[in-house]
Amino acid sequence: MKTATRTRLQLLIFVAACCVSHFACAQFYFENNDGYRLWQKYDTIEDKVTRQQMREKLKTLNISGNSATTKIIREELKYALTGLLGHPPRLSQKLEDQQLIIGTPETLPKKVYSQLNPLEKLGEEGYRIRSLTVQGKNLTVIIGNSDTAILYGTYHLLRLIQTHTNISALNITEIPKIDIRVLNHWDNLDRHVERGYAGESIWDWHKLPDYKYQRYYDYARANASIGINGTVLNNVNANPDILRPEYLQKVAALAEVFRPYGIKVYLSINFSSPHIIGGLKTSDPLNSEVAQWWKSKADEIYQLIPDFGGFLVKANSEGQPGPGDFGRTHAEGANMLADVLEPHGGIVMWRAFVYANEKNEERSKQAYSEFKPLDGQFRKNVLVQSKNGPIDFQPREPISPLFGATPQTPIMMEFQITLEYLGLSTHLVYLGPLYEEVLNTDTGAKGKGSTVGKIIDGSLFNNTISGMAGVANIGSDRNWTGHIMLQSNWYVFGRLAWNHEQTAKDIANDWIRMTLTNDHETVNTISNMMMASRETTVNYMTPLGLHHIMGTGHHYGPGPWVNNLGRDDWNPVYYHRADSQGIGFNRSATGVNAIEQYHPELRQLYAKPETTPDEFLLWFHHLPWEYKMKSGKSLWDELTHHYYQGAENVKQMHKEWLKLESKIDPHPFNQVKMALEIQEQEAIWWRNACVLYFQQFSRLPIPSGLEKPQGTLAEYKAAQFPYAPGQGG
Ligand code: GCV
Repeated sequence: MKTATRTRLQLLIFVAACCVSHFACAQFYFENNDGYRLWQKYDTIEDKVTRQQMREKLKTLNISGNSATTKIIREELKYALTGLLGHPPRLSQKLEDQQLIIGTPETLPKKVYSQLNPLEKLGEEGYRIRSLTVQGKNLTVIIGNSDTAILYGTYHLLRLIQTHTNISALNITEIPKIDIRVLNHWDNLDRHVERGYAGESIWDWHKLPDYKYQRYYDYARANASIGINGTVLNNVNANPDILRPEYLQKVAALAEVFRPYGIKVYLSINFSSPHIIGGLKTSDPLNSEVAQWWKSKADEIYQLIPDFGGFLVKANSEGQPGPGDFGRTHAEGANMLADVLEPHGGIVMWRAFVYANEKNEERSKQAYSEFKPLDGQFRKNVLVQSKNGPIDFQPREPISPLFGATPQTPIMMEFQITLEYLGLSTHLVYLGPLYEEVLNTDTGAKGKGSTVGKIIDGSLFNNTISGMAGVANIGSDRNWTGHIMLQSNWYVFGRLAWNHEQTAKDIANDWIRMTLTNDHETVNTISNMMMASRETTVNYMTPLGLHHIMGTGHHYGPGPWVNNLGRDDWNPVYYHRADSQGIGFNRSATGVNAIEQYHPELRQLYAKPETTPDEFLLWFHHLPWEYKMKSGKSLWDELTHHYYQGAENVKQMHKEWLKLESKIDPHPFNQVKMALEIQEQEAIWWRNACVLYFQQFSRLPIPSGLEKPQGTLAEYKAAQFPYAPGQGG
């Protein structure tokens, strides 16, 4: 071969190799930064001083114990510290070498744990992280009464490292305030996720029980890292097939993956299962054959899954069967199930989301009317699970009056993490402020300070069991939640379920530092953006207490004009009640009197428009368009301004984000940028459609200084979205 030809060939090979390796590098880079790792990114701490300080304290570790959980702790720490500190830690058996020691009273050396007593108050899940001096040597110790507790402690320590917190003088004691901290997956057996906007369900029922995706383990890791200790695997609109033996094998396979992470599995059940899959003539809870069928089913489940958590039940709601079909009460239905689970230590989470057209009562009042009289009738292992508001996960609702109404029945919180009514998965909406607002609301149930948080954690009424559920926003998209920023909603749910007294702001800051950047200024910018995002969305969707004015079925986009659905209380026009006189739903004493269900403090607050906070005004009152608001503006002007402000704030948020290009990894940066482009357009869509629609009734001009909406109301009304994701049914 001639030299020139050879050189050309070599050059070609070199270029090809470069291309391949560049491609491989780029591929690796993007895979690593595509959001899959959630907040468990363990990239090397760039700041040398911080890294060095941490490394000095964490060179040698000992994790005592030989359980599957302690193995996970070992692996997680090796992986995390190698990444974060740039060096693998050394595992040592010799106390004199060790710098970080993790264990339980049974496994730790006495001279270490004796300094940390008493530990009883920690219970089974609490932990302590302490900097100690033992025999003249400085140590960091994580101790708890169970392996799960020390796993939680380990994730806490990792969080401190990830957020660059000084770890030299630690004295942390953490005990969860709520017992049952569960995700509710509305996942169907065909992998469709009802109200899911992040791809199909992560549960591949077809390949289970044999094929266990790495994602199942990563799901468990992520949940354990924020203290979530349970998961309801299937939709509350439950397919009875989930209880067939072949499906229970699949459930058992998942339970096995989750067990070492301290996560129990629960199932949503269909109340008619005895009839549908058991072949019985009835599913009447008071029929002895039915009770026997459930008993055998429970025994079968516990044979396979000894730590099975229990059942979640949607009964007599939106077409689901229930005890009401047989003239029985919710308590009779729940208790029958509770009795078969009780010997195994299982519980029933019975949903309060019930409303029926046949009842001559306004929808927001029905859950209270149904459940308040049943207080005291439920078995000890039943929790009544209520949505945060009296209607349905709207961008803003007052609290459900059930919180504080049933001293003898533990009421469990159900928050929605998925954004069914807040923009599916393209709107940046951090839900921390919504959760915080609800949890901090003072119900007045036992005088001042009777917050929702204290009711659901059981402390106000000394309930023996407590719980908080979050309807998951997880799917099989690489970034889990469809929009990387919406991972923060999963994260904040878990952190608040552990301790509802933490602030949404602090949690947002942790999430940003662990997921996006530790750069102080950028953290502040993003954190401000996140904290304002929920109010922004309320403004461009449902300001001043408006609610339930979204598109039909898919709940995508505005639909205040919808008036043709089968039931009155499915129609947006039922909720906003706009007419030439004014707008809003009179739920005060002169109207449907929903306020009577609240304790006096809230009842008085909501009784009159003058005392009602602006954010709930049209929830409780129907007011004239010219009504004078606290700001001095007319109601029409105020409403319009809110809509415009909401859209303007999205524009600003978008601008702020664009300035962060050099501060954020390109992959998340671009994902969020594209989503914000959509959100900006959709905020304007909401604004224009709603303002034009309500203007037909107010017949008032759009206030001066605000641009006129482009597009006509007819065009907005004509838009159809038959294939919008996540639909129910
Ligand atoms: C799972 C709303 C949702 C339904 C959901 C229901 C519920 O109506 O639109 O998709 O069904 O709430 O919480 O049961």
